[in-house]
Amino acid sequence: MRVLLLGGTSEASQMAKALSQAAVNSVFSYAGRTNAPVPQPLPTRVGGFGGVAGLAAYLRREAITHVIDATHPFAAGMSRNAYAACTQTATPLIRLERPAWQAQSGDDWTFVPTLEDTVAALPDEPARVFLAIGKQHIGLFATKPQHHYLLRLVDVPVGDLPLPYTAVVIARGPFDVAQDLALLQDHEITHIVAKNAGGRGAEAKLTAARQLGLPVILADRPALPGQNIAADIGAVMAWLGHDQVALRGV
Ligand code: 3Y8
Ligand code: NAP
Repeated sequence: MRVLLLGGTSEASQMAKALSQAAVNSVFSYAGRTNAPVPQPLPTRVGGFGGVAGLAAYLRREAITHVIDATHPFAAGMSRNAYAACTQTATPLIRLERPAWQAQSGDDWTFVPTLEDTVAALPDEPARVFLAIGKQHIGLFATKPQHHYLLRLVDVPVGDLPLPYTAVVIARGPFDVAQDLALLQDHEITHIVAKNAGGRGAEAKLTAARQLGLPVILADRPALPGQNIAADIGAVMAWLGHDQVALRGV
């Protein structure tokens, strides 16, 4: 057995620990999006594979027998490529996916189909918006320059930002409620824009918004191929035939 773990999320880091504990022959993969990703307890490769063909060639060259897609629900490109390359090479694939966030009674949440639709969901009169979507899609909001945008980024941005009124916070989650409460209050935030990423690593801002009664605009996650989906590490370990480790809990 030789496992390729497509990582980049909290769940992937937990998955890496379980594979390492079970001494499963594995390699961890980062896209190389951030300058200094968190180290993993597995041999790690960083960077794209070169599309579907590149990934298929990698699977063959490295004699990968199983692929775990533990990337993010919005990492649609990687997930779609993994599905295509694993189909082409008949490599078993499982996606480790956390459930979407659900609104609770009293929440002022607006769900929109895509990240692009979150822009239209913002008001026209100037607001103070916590844009908790990272760096790659900030440009979408250039059509509503009237707002003050609070950006939380993993790395210091290089070059100009595409928005005139911004405040930038550099932080790599996971985040906690006290931190996010203070952030929302210090920046007098009136609206939050986020992806429905699910998971605990990014949930604090929603809990903080709930406590402050702030409106949240959430983009639904893109549709992904593949039906073999696990909701937790134990299910993936069982799929690999390593149930005994799963019972120990990780
Ligand atoms: C490079 C690896 C771990 C993984 C931690 C999770 C939790 C903290 C919350 C907010 C939302 C956002 C963003 C976010 C979170 C975890 C997880 C998660 C959201 C790192 C990481 C990599 C990335 C890539 C980065 C994206 C960006 C998205 C910031 C490491 C820290 C907004 C997603 O600068 C960039 O280009 C950043 C790009 C993709 C989304 C975007 O479009 O900008 N994640 N995030 C991975 C790689 O190279 O393969 O640097 O250590 C991982 C984590 N980020 O091991 O504990 O599991 O979700 N990541 C979102 O949810 O909307 C922040 O600020 O509230
Ligand atoms: P994406 O748009 O789905 O993928 C774009 C390309 O990046 C892929 O085609 C692939 O390049 C490369 N890539 C993505 N993930 C990779 C991985 N784990 N290992 C090797 N190559 C990878 O990806 P993204 O949304 O930018 O996400 C990039 C990374 O950040 C992923 O690890 C993801 O788990 C993590 N992340 C993303 C988000 C988010 O909001 N999107 C949130 C938290 C963490 P090639 O085509 O060249 O192979």
